Amino acid sequence: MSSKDLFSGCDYFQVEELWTEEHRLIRDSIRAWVKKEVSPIIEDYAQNSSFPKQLIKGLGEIGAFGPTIPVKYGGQGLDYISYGIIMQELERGDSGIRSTASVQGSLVMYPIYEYGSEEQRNKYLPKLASGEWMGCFGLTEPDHGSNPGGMITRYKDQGDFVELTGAKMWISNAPIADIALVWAKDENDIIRGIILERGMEGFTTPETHHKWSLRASATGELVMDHVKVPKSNILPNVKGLKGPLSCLNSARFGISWGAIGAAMDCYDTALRYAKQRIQFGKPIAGFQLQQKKLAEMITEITKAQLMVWRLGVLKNEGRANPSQISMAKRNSVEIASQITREARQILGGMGITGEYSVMRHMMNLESVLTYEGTHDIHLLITGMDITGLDAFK
Ligand code: TGC
Ligand code: FAD
Repeated sequence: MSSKDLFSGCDYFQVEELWTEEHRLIRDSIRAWVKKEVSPIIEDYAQNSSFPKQLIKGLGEIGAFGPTIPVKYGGQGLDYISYGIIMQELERGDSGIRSTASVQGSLVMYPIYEYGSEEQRNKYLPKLASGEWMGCFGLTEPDHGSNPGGMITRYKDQGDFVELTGAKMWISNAPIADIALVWAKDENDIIRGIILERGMEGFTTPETHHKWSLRASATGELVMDHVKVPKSNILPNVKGLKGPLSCLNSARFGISWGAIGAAMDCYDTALRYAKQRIQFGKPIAGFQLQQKKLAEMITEITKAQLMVWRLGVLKNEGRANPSQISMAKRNSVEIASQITREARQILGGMGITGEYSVMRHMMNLESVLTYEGTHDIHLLITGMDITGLDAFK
């Protein structure tokens, strides 16, 4: 449905010169894949509220699933800037496609690699990297979203196995997942990660319908009714809330790059449209009000590009702290959301149609503002970091 994908880049300060040659090659290859495989079909899938499952194999082939995981386990052993670039290019296509890859890589593969046994790594990681298996991450519950530490999903030790009961909601990839990494409390209130496999008795993944956002992403619930799980499916090397929260650091880092991709696509679309659209005898790009919008968009994109590049350098050096990641996630999503709204206005009535990607990005970003920690929560993380005072409770 949407117009041809004419995007050719957006780098006002030559920030990409700070990247390596390998980074630029990754950008080119993912961009080409998105133009060929995502852009031509994504609007129809979003309009029909359906996940394009046929893209999974290709996402595996281009290395979008767990690119930082070592080659030995099916990953590519790439650095974090490469990971960010992949997320940027995927989200330039659609936030839902980036979400699919974020969850698989940062929220399922990362914890299995970081906290799993060697047996768990060998069993799951290569299949997740290729896309043969899909995974999802169950932290949020109906009554515990921003406050995951309050979760009530529990498991009981039953000798050879544990018995898991509870419910998770708003889970990306749940309806299509072969495995689910579920965070649950034991009898002593200690949070542990447990790998569930589709087909286990008492485990179901009902789909969430009627979303106006991330319509091309599959979202669902995880319902666990006395599911018997072998003890060997518990991640042995992490205990406590820091387990799931450390996975979020990686996913939030990816979103800080990804949201800029959506912003770049909207800026590029609006700029091209404004130069072509004639009103009052001249292109609307020649009116000061439209130039203000466009100039502010490229300024914000440039500031965000510099922030996430620096964050990537710190992350590669093992020096990026969670508060810096929160600031970058919050900033990128905020500027991207504003840019989608300004771009939509520049396109006038055409902006509300599926002929252009802008309104789809705008609706998608409403979810991105909320998931992986809401806009408010990330502000409070910055507030706590700079003042030393916790304003959450
Ligand atoms: P608090 O007492 O502060 O911390 C508990 C323990 O965790 C440690 N910690 C972290 N560790 C690693 N990375 C982080 N970012 C961490 N933040 C905290 C902390 O040091 C402590 O460790 P220890 O050893 O002392 O026990 O926890 P709190 O209960 O006060 O909560 C803090 C708060 C609100 C910041 C946190 O819970 C939070 O981030 N809430 C937001 C929840 C959230 O982001 N949920 C995301 C669900 S997943 C998702 O949305 C996927 S969308 C996927 C997609 O489609 O892309
Ligand atoms: P609440 O926590 O109820 O927050 C409601 C409002 O209150 C927000 O504005 C919030 O900022 C504010 N608020 C809350 N606490 C405070 C406070 N202390 N101070 C000030 N304001 C506060 N979760 C997963 O585990 N896995 C997934 O794969 C996943 N995918 C998702 C996909 C989509 C499309 C969506 C929409 C969500 C997804 N989530 C997932 C859940 C997401 O992480 C939560 O929605 C998010 O953490 C917020 O929780 P909540 O919706 O319960 O909102």
